Amino acid sequence: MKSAKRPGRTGSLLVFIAIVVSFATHGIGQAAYGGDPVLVTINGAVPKPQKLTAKDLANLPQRSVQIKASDGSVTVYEGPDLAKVLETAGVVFGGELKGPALANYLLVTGADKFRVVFALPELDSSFTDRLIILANKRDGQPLSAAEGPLRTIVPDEKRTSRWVKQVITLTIASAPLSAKGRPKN
Ligand SMILES: Nc1nc2c(c(=O)[nH]1)N[C@H]1C(S)=C(S)[C@@H](COP(=O)(O)O)O[C@H]1N2
Ligand SMILES: [Mo]
Repeated sequence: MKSAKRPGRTGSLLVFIAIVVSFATHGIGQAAYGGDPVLVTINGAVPKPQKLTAKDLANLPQRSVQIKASDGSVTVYEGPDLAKVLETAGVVFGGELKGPALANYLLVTGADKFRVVFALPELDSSFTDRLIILANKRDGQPLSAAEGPLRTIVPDEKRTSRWVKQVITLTIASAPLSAKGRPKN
């Protein structure tokens, strides 16, 4: 005898599809099956793509940068060095950032699909003393929902266009070839 409470084959299939669609559409910011939510995905031309949680980011050394406004007020942002975040995915800096890797760049994407690019040497302490962080705190508190949970902070830049709010993805890509034939690096 067929139980009235059990969904039929079509019902089960619909439930299955609903679950799959739910994971597909709500996957951003959520771990696949329980666990800590994923805050940022590192993808593209990286050896080891990553999905990092708040805990993963907290395990990296936390740096702080002081941002002075024109009125003299100071805001302190804290979070890991963006280069150290990328290193978890196998992105190389320092002496290893040479040759073909010099034509790679970082694309930072916000939850609203706002995108900005950084050249890798901009993030590299062997090229520059300017420290760019993936901030998770502002004046000791977690970033607001509008600003965070993660924001790129780019000190000593006259405009804040590259201070990407609600960062969700870090993508490494290779710049397109500018001329025919084999590139020099
Ligand atoms: N996700 C996201 N981040 C963004 C932007 C955006 O549109 N979306 N605009 C940028 C620009 S152009 C500026 S000037 C600053 C504005 O930051 P504020 O909202 O803290 O003033 O955020 C930057 N970060
Ligand atoms: Mo802006």
